[in-house]
Amino acid sequence: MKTLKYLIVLIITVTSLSSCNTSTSKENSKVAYQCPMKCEGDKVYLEQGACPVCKMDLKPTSKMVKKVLSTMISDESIFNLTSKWNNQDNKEIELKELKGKTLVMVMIYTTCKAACPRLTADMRNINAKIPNELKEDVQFVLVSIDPENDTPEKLKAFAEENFLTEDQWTLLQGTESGVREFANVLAVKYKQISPLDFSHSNIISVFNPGGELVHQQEGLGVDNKETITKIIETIKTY
Ligand SMILES: [Cu+2]
Repeated sequence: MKTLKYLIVLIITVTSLSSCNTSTSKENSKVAYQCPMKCEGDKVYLEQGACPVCKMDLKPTSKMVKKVLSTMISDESIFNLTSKWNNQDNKEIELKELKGKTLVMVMIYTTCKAACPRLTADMRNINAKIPNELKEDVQFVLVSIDPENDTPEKLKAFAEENFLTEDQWTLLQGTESGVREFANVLAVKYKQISPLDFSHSNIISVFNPGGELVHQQEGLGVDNKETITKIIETIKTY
């Protein structure tokens, strides 16, 4: 009798333990971890552990599914490009550091008197139409087609003159070859016609958080309704 009772208790314990295990492993499969100090920006880990930089314990992140999806890079992703860039704060970055947000990108140069001021205004107008609660999921990136002249200092001044000083704006100076390679991906054509003058395409491109091109709008001051819809749709599906 005593043995039977012991056996029943044992069975109950084993069953409850194993069901408990299943629920934790299910939980784990959905959670991603991030360094609380963001040593590596928005980088996420699928396993619990310590940050390789500051050694602090990684913390579960609420944006897990979104971020986990965005850690995978397809062959079509611009995050495969290994070119180096400087942003307006003179920090060296690679494009893959922009991973995890929907990207709205345009190629401009700061001494342009004609098209680029209007393209920049188009970017601002798009930003203004993104609902506030989604703003932190979008990054607006202006890539200079004149890396020789557009230094980080010039880009910073351009950002200030054009009200692009909030965190969602990134301005990039690349190398001649990095810029040309990037333009080819966007199908943007540009040609230097005099020392401070370029002819260029007017294209605003939208990339999903995995760096894949999902939409382009061409022209100046065009109706941006479709672009906004595509940006919001991209944020929500990721
Ligand atoms: Cu221009």
